Amino acid sequence: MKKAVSLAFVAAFTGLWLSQVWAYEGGSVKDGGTISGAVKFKGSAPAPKKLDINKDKEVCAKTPKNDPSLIVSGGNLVNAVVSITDIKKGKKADPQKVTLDQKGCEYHPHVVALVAGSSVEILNPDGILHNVHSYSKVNSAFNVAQPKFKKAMTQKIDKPEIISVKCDVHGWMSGWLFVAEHPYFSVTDKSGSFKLTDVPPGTYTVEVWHETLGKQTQKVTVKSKEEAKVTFEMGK
Ligand SMILES: [Cu+2]
Repeated sequence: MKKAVSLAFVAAFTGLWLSQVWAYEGGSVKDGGTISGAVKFKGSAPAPKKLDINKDKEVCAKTPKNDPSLIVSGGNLVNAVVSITDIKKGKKADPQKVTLDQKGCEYHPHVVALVAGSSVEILNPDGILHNVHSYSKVNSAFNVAQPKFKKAMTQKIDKPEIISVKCDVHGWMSGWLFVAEHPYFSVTDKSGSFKLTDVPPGTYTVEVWHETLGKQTQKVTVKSKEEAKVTFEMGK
């Protein structure tokens, strides 16, 4: 018993020590550089897969929907998140208020990136019941019904984690919350492009994450007031 207690103390203090050593420090960045580029899909683009909308059709099936788990647009990979994995000091990481809209029984945007400590405002303009369910392990998971009269609700996300979000009412609804420790992240749109600004000069590991294709990293050196160009190619 005594041993278990002291072990627990050691674990707690080690955890505290690690969190202090590794914590991100935000402030002002003078003469930083930029990391920009694009994420390309390697190979021939898969044909869009139609989703089977089998519930609340009068609202959810108004517009046809495609599987959002792999979207390629003109050779560009959409909804990939590019971030720096090993930056310890840089621009301010102020919590924000970001929006996850369930309009038409689909999450918009499909991938929301945010700094830890931010709040997610979850909107329900559909006039039907949704149930937002987060599959988080580091943060406490939430599983909340959002009836038709509840147009908005807010969830605060405290710790860095990539969280899958689903609706328990509509099985096809799927989204992601990419929660970062610092503000150096960018989600690709149809152009596949990304941009990380005000990066202090140095050499970093830049990572791209995609829900279906996994992760890839590259070492990138940033020089003051210069733009470092990076291209990622992801395939199955
Ligand atoms: Cu729903």
